[in-house]
Amino acid sequence: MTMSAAKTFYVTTPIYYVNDKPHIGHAYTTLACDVLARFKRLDGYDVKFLTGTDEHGQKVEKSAETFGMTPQALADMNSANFRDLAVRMNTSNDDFIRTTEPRHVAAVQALWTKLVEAGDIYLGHYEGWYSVRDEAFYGEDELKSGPNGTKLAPTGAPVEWVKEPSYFFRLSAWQDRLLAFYDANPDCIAPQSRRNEVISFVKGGLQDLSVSRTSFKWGVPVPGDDAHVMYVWLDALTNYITAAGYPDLGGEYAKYWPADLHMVGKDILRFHAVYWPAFLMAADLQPPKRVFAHGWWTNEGQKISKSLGNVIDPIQLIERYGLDQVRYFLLREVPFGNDGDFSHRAMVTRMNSELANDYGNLAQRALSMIGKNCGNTVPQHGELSEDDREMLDAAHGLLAKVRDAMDRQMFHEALETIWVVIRAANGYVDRQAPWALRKTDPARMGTVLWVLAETIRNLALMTQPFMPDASARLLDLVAVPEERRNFTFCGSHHALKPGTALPVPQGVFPRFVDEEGAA
Ligand code: ME8
Repeated sequence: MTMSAAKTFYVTTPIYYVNDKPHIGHAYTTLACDVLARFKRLDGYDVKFLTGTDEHGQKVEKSAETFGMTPQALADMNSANFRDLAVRMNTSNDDFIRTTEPRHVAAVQALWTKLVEAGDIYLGHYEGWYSVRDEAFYGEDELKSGPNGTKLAPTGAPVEWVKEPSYFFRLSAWQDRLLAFYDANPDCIAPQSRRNEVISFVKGGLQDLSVSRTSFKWGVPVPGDDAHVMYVWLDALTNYITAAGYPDLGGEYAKYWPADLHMVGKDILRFHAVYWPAFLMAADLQPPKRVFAHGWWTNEGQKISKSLGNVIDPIQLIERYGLDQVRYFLLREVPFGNDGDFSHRAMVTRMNSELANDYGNLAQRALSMIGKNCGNTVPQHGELSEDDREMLDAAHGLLAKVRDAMDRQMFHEALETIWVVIRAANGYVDRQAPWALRKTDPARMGTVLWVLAETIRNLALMTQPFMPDASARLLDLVAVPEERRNFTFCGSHHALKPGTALPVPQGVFPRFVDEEGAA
């Protein structure tokens, strides 16, 4: 028998600016990627999951000045904060890239040289609007008016007039090839509404892009012209190939590139879906297979901003509600792709009704009955009734449905699919009333409890990517060994063996009780 090479899956988060500390938005994007990476690993893929920090540019340089630090010191400090957050969130990234690393500087300079050789970079003069906060150039027609006759970027960020020598990337020459690329790859930008926005932007005509700056120093020097540092977005986007070993086109690059998915917020879709594929195609490299732009979080209905003082610290959330609870909430609360609002009330409702009541109680009821009545072993089962079979079919059929939702990054749908089965299992317990069977028909009670334990096994396998710790505890409670927790063990062929010893059951999803004692 020959082994075929494992299917690969390369997923990336944006690399985050180190001008400030991480907040809930950063945690959200990284979490979504983590859940996908975990899902794909359990589903048999060889996964590469990349996150990291974007450390160059004027925004970081200015921020460092305000803090009275060197840009490198600020980058070191905040990059470490992002790295710590990834650890606190139980993120399973395989690499963490920093754009100040030598491997990255070498990769960006190699890409630049390729673009020059291809004739896609030329020296000129930039004169126009720039927003340091967005690290983006804007046309006059895109600006809106701010207070006291000032001009603002469409994002509301301040803009300044920039006039300096600059290298340009011939983006205008790529319009037709980009449109042809979108056309040939219907899934390359998601959701559909965002895809339409990108296509109409490109159809509106593209201007050449300024890709170097001379008015500050904190960046990767342009090869052969030290007066220029590269535009931070050309620098930053390249991280995705740096981490795959570029400019070496063998090894990891050959294995993982093009990336299967760049996950980004809607604010930075244009950079990923227009500039990045154009840079790559110009360098004769393949564009990413898919870019997904998710929505924006607000806090209790308000835009999250430093000036409003309502920035949500993900570490505080985890400390208050629990890690797996926060992981669950963020991906369940909002249809992925839409904007969402964080509120204490919504968080507590999901935590208590869906985790503690639906999932937690199901496990607690079934496992404590097994503990008491079956001597802490997986019960024997007799012939299965139609209700039993329906219950098991629903549990065993989960993988195919959840996989389909995950392949579209519809996390909320994947969770709802799992919860349909959890609710069905609670209905099954109520109907079968195993506590009553204990006296009248103990054999039948054993069958019902076995069906429930087997259902819980399958549910816990499926919730692993979302809630790794809680799911591991559930799998411990039904005595599933470590090596039988990947998705090849979903389904009836690997059902729980009667007679297997089980540990003493314990609650896995506590209820949230307010400081005042109200739940
Ligand atoms: O843009 N809701 O970095 P950044 C949801 N360095 N997601 C949010 C969010 C919110 N309120 N706020 C931020 C950059 N995000 C560049 C990226 S990639 C080559 C370079 C998330 O630190 C969302 O993913 O400003 C958004 O795209 C990203 O953080 C922006 O992070």
